[in-house]
Amino acid sequence: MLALAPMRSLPLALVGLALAVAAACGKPKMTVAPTPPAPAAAPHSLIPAPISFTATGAAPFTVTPRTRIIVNDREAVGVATFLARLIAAAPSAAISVELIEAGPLPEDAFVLQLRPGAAMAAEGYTLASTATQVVITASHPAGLFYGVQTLRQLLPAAVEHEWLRRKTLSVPAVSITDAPRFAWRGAMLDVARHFFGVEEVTRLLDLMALHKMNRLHLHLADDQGWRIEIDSWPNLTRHGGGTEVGGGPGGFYTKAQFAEIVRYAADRFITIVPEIDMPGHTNAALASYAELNCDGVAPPLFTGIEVGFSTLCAESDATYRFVDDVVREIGAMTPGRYFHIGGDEVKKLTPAQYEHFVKRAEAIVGRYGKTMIGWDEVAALKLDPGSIIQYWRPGAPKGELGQTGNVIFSPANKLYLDMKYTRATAIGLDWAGRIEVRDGYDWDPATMVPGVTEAAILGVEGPLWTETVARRADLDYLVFPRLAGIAEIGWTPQAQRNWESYRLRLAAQAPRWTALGINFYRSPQVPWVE
Ligand code: TNX
Repeated sequence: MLALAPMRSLPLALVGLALAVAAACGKPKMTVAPTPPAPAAAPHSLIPAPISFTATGAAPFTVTPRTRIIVNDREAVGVATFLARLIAAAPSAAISVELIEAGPLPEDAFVLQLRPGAAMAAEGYTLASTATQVVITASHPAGLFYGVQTLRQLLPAAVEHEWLRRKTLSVPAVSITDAPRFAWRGAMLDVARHFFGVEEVTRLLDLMALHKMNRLHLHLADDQGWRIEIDSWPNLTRHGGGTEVGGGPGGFYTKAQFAEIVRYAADRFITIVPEIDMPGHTNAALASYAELNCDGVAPPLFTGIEVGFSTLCAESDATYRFVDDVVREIGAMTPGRYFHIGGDEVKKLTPAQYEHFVKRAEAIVGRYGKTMIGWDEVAALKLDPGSIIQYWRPGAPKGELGQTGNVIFSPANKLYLDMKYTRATAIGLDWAGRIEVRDGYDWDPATMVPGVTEAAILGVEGPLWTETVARRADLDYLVFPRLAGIAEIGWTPQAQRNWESYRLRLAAQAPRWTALGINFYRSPQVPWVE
């Protein structure tokens, strides 16, 4: 049996010390103390924190040249192979994965067990390590995968880098039970304002997987560029993909490249959520096809960063032929059930025209078997029961945000990854405020919007808009460390997370993130371990 050991915020000794100091100074109560120095150790440095964690005190498990990986089910081989690649001494070295369906389990082994009937959340898992075995158990392969990500964070940072992997790898003796709070733990990358190719996207998918995130929303079209090949409207990429903010060369994904992204994501239990922002944010499409404009005149391409000036013609047949073709082709390329239609910041349509467009788009998305997602402007309309609303405007009129019971939380003042950290941050925007690491972490989606409670919240998503972001180093800097906080908000129950514990665990990520080559922001709020 697992002992439940909820995480504590401040070690008791430290709290005691602070109280003693306050008493000695004659203060009536504990007021704002300076940020305490880093306490010696947190019980673990896992992000997101698991539901329960017990260090058993037994001897650790050590990987040797004879260590094997055992699965009890063919369905677990994919996850086992991921683990094998992680712990092989070099990418070329093999570590065997063996199928043993019944009988005693060998020693000196990682064991991945699928128990399809087990009373466990679909993405939940248990992990138990001793000196002789590390056993991960789940009811679905996704749970095994998350168990492997926990194992990865229990292993030393050396495991992340091929030149370091030769060091001894050991796993502390622990017992963990875990499952996520929310089904939707997402990030969004705007590849329209600045284009990011397959290599950058797959790298982001890797880093998301490390934090048990499971949705990557790709913002595939905006005023500045169209980034996904559509066979029936080839000029979208041929012309509309040819530039970006600032006038750079832009780019787009061929269907084969997009398929590669989808496959790479699926191997990491991440669903790609495609967005074609409509009816506004469409200058790249309008520039590519004159018939999408009400006046029949194609505007020039756009490389600035203003918003709200473009719109598809809400009343023309061409518009809905276009929407139908785009939803059908992209829908066929994405196994996930979602299609994001954008719907934000439309300043050039009347409310009636806006409603007409969104309801027709919603019907088209439904006809292709997908679920519509829209930014929170769509909440002003009466939506179909299954549709999803993505909340982004803090303090805006909320409409009926909770009307379908499916809300993704991306409040710009907490989760927008393109906001600056401080006044001194060289890149990023600040229209929603500046978001230091603590601001982005220390809040609860379930108490933010009156009337929208836990049950109506699908989860959280951190969008990276890329008006000011053109290079990997800049992307890294805005995304890390804040993405880890978003992952924990999405995964860990509210009662089990707090800033004091989080900042220590975050501090401990530095060697791993450095081994992974991440250019993260060294926030002064975090006592980084170097
Ligand atoms: C608002 S968020 C936008 C984007 C911008 C972003 C910049 C949303 C639905 N619309 O078009 O890129 O702000 O922070």
